[in-house]
Amino acid sequence: MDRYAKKRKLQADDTEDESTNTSQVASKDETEHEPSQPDTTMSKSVKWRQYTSKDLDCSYTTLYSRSEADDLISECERSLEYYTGQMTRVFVFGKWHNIPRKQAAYGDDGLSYSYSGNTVAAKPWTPLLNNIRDRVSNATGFTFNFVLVNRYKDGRDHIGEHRDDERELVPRHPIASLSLGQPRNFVFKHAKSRGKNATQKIAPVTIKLGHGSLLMMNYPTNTHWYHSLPQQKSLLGVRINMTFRKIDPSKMTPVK
Ligand SMILES: O=C(O)CCC(=O)C(=O)O
Repeated sequence: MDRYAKKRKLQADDTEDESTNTSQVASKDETEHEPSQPDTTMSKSVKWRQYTSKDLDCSYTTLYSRSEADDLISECERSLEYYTGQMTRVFVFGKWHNIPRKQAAYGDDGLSYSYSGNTVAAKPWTPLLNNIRDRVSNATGFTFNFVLVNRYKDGRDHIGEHRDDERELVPRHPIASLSLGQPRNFVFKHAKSRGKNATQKIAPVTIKLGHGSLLMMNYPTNTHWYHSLPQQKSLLGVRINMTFRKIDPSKMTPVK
């Protein structure tokens, strides 16, 4: 039984049996720390590879065939519109920096997302992004109302270590990361094993994200692990990544 089906079964078992015994009470308490349950049914035909470590739970699959992924990246290059001006800068450690990649955000009406000193308003879903979002939802059983798009022109473009732990994200909902184009290494580092003040030795986890791949970052990965896409200067191809997220509109920071 796959992990999502197992969770649904646990939930069904919980609601079908009205009797209370100690083991059921314990399992209900545990569910407070469990990931979100899928919102819809998920495709049984998708084969997932699991990546686990202390507090890390990720699932990886190739969602699109090579030719489908080729068509998608061409269509993205034709149609996606990236931020310009102030939105291409972030405020980190007291200074503004140019973002070493291009970014765009699309989503449901009125949604916005804040990170590193910026609040970005979502543009309306395009037919292309809607199709991709539906495919991701069918494969995973989860629904998403927002996508952050990152475009890396080559292996010099990158994203530094961070956690997707912003307050407006629905707690425990997975983040679905779809990659197109140049395969790149995606590196996880546990918060307790980073830098000079590390208190534990936990090995980093590196996943090579291929063309047409989908990586699910399941709870509690983003609570404990930082992720980054480091530079790989010898790589010349364009890469586009989409992180599908679920935002709680009541927790959003107003756009200035
Ligand atoms: O490009 C990637 O794979 C990572 C993007 C990312 O870390 C993010 O959107 O938070």
